[in-house]
Amino acid sequence: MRLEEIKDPSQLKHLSLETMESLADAIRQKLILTVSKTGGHLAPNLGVVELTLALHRVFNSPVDKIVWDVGHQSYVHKMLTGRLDQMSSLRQYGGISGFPKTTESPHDAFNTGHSSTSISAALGMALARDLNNEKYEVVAVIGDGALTGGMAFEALNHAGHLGRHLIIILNDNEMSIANNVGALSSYLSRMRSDPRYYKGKEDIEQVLKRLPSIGPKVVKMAERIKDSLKYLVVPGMLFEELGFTYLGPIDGHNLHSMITVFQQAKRIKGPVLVHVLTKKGKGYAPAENNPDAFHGIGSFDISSGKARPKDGPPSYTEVFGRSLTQLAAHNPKIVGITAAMPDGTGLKYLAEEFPERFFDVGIAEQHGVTLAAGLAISGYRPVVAIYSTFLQRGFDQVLHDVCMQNLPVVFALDRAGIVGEDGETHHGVFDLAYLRSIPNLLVLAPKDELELSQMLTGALQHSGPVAIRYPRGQGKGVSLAKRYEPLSLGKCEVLEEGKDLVLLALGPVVYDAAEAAEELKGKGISCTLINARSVKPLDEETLLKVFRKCKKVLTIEEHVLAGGFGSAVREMLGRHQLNDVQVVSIGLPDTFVAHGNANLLRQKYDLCPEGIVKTVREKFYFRTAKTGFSTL
Ligand SMILES: Cc1ncc(C[n+]2csc(CCOP(=O)(O)OP(=O)(O)O)c2C)c(N)n1
Repeated sequence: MRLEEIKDPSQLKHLSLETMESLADAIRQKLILTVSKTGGHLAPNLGVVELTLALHRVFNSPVDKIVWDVGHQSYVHKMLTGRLDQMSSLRQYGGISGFPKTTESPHDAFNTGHSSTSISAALGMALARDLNNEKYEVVAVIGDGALTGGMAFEALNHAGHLGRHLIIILNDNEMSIANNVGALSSYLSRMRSDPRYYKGKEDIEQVLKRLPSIGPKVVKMAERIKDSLKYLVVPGMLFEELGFTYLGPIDGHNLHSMITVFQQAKRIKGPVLVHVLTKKGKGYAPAENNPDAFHGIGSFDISSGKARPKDGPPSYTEVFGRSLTQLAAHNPKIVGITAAMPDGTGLKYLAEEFPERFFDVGIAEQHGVTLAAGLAISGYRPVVAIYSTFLQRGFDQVLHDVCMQNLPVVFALDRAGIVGEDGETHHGVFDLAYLRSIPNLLVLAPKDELELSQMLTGALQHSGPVAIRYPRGQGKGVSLAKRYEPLSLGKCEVLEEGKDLVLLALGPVVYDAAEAAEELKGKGISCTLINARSVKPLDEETLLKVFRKCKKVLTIEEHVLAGGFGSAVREMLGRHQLNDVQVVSIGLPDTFVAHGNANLLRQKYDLCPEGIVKTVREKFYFRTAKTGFSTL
C-alpha cells in the first residue's frame, strides 16, 4: 500500500511489517520535502515515524484518544489521519496547523502547543470515560523534555493515586530542544545506556523465579529480597513506585517491538507507562547530526541540510544574548535562567562565556521564576529569559515570589507579539495584560534592538523587577554603538511634533507609525509621533502635556486590545478626567490569532503603515488645508 492511499488509520490494521516499514520511508520523504518548504518541527517528527505508525496500528483513533504533548510531533499523525494532501499548507495562513487542533480533525483529541499538559488532559478523559461507563483507550504521548515540566509530575502523581487505566508513552530521545537537563533525564539515560540494567533485569527475573515459595516467612523474605533487588536493578522503579506499570525501555524504531508492547499495555489494568527510545531526526543525516537546529527550522535546502541564508540585521534574540553576556562580564552578580531554550532565548552566549552563571531549568518556567527570586534575594541579578507565551505559566511566581518582594529580577520576554507560523498557542500577545496589573513591576518595550540593549542595561541597574518585551525575528539594523548607555526607564520618546493627531506606538511598530506619519503629512495631517517605550509606568507627564494640546490619539500595539497599552492610556485619561481626548486603538481583537506568515497577519490587523493610515481615515475627522472639512 502506498502512503497516498491511506485515508484513515484503520487501513494500517492488517498491513505486513514490510509494508509498514516502506510506509515509514515514504513518510520520512514527505516530512523532509514538506518542512524544507514550509519550515517546522522536522527532527521531532522524524523521530516518531514508527511510533506513530505503531500507535495507529494498535489503537483505534478517533474512538481511542491520542493526546500529543506539545503537539509539535503530530505531523506524521496528521498524514495518517486524512491530511496528507494538505501537508503543503502546513503552518501557512488558512492551511493546517503545526499542532493538533480539535477543529481540524476528530483524530486530534486535544489542542496542545505548550508543554507538559498531556498526562493531565488524558487523565481527565480517562475519568470521563469511566464516569460514562464507556470503553476506549486514552494514550498520552510525552517526550522526555516535556516530562521535565512540573505539571507532568503533578499529573503522574494524581494518575498513580487514582489507578485508572491510562497509557502514557514516554518518547525518550534524550533531547528537549537542546540536550535535556535534570536528574530525571539522567535517570532515563541510565536506563537506556547502561547494559547492566538490561542484564540485571534478566538476571533478577531468573533469581526470583528460582526462589522457593513455601511458607509465609520465606515468602516475606523473598518479597523483601525482591524489593531491595528491584530498587537496584529493575528499570522504571520510579514509575512503578508512583503506581504505574512500567514497560520498557523499547526500541522506538522497531515496529514489531512497539506493536507488541502497545498491545500488552492495553491488556494491563491501571496506569501504564511505556518507555520508548527514539532518535531525534532519525533517517535524515543533517537532522540526526544536528537535532537542535532541526527541532524547529525555517525552509532549508534538502541536499545540504542548510537553512536558507538570511541576510540583514541580527535578531533581537542575538542582540539581547550578546549584550547580556557583555554586561555579565562587568557584573559578576548577573546570572541567566532559561526554561529549556538556551538557543531560542540567546542565553547560549552567556552559557558559553560564563557557564557557572547560566541555569537551564528544563521546561519549568514556574520554577525558573522562583529560582530567580531566590537568587535575587541573595544579592544576585537574575535575568529570566522566557518567551512571552511561556511566561504565562509563571504568572503567580512573577507576582507572588518576585514582585511582592520587589526583587530585582529582569524578565526578558522574547517572541512578544505575533510570532507567525506556530500560531495561536505561541503568539505572545497577552503579556502586557497579565503583567501591567502587578505592583512594583516595570513593563517596557523597545522600538528596536538598540533600545533593547539600553533597556536591559538600565533594567540591570534598577532596584526592582522589570519586564522587557521584544519580538521574534530580525532587528531594524540600527547602529549598536551606544548599546550600553542605559535608558531612563519609564520615559517615552517624542520623535516628531505635530498638531493634528498623536500616533502613540509601542515596540517596533513605531517604525510603521513613522511611515504612516510621513504619508499623512502628504495628506496635510501633521502628527506627533511618540515611541511609548514604557507601559508601566506610563510617562504621564509627557503624555498629558501632549494630549492637552492635541485631542486626537491613535495608540498602536502588537498585543490584544483588552488590558493592553491602549487600555492603559485610557485608564490614565480617566484618572485625570481628560474626557475630551478621542482615543482610537490598533491592536488585536478578542480572538486567538491563527497561524500564518507574521507580516500577513500584521496586515490583517492593521499593524502596518497602510493599516495605520486606513484607521486614521476611518476613525478620525479632520479639517485640513489639503483635505478640506472631511475625513481623508
Ligand atoms: C511551556 C512550554 N515551554 C517551552 C516550550 C518550547 N518547546 C517546544 S518543544 C520543546 C522540547 C520538547 O522536548 P521533548 O518533549 O523531549 O520532545 P522532542 O522534541 O524531543 O520530541 C520545548 C522546550 C513549550 N512548547 N512549552
